[in-house]
Amino acid sequence: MAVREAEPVGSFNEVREAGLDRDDLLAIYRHLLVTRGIEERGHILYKQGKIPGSFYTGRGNEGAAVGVATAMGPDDVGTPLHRDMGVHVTRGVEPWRIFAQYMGREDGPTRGRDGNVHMADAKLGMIAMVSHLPAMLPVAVGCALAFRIREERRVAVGWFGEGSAARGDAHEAMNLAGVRRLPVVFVCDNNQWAYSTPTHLGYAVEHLADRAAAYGFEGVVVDGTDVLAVYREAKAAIEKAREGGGPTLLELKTLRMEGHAVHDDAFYVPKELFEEWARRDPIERFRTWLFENAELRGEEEDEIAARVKKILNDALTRAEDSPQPDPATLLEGVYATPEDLDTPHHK
Ligand SMILES: Cc1ncc(C[n+]2csc(CCOP(=O)(O)OP(=O)(O)O)c2C)c(N)n1
Ligand SMILES: [Mg+2]
Repeated sequence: MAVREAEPVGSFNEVREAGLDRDDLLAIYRHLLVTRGIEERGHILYKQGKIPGSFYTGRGNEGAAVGVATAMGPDDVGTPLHRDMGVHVTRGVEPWRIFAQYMGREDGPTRGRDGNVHMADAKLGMIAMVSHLPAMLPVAVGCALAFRIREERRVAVGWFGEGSAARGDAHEAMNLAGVRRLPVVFVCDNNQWAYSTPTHLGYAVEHLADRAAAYGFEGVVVDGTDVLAVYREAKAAIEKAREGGGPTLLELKTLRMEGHAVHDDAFYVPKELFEEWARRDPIERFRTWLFENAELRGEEEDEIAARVKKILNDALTRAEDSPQPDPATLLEGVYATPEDLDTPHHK
């Protein structure tokens, strides 16, 4: 099976066939803007000394993250990573709770425990990452195995970076998923750098998705700056998995537009590369597409921008009002309670 390179999405008709109407398109646009806005404001919070620990962003990866999350069903589960803020936003984590998480407050999804980037709302079907990459892939495969055993029509989505793909757990996860044809989609956020390591020192095949054939399933390379192409390919892969067609490896190509984290100025990334990929900014690209294909007009765009700005400003105020966690509650939430288990994601 040769790896397939996905075509860009052309017309509105093609998008409709993939299951999106105009309101869905505008929701995607809002999610992209909110995602970037959260991370931009996060930088300011960091400089104000309000974020304990480090600060990671996914600038350049917004389209990849929002595209995949838009394709997921409500009962599907996912293990998004440090570049995937767009997944949290699209699944419905409220921005004020994300700011609270950044600042280690009680109302963040992990209630002020753990590193701020180890974030997920389990009630929305997401499992918080650990730092050991790509240790979440076997977790996603385990979820898919459970869905199979219980005969549930649910799909697990596991994220990883192209650098962490070099580790054994990526191989183990994909091998088991291939052998058992499990309902899982592997999403590689290929942002061309693993800290300061470029791709030619990370893998020796042309595309990371070439590896899928060795595990017995399809690999697809997608331009990760094209949110609609990402959505279309993710939707097809997720529904194929749901119908019993087994896993898919989606390789979403982007460039990490900032340093590995806030402490890193990415001096080792050639300036020309940043300039080239800045011209392919996923949000600007989608905005242009909306103008050309979905009759987005200046006034409507202004309304969306104003609404997003208000959401973010209100979110910051509300997050700043969130208290620090009470040390006396430290042991709460260590084990799941029966109430926590009362969602489809915990059956
Ligand atoms: C097992 C393991 N080794 C090393 C690290 C330190 N580390 C954190 S992120 C990172 C780079 C990961 O690169 P990639 O998988 O491409 O993801 P990206 O950060 O580029 O999204 C490294 C080496 C880690 N978290 N886990
Ligand atoms: Mg990387």
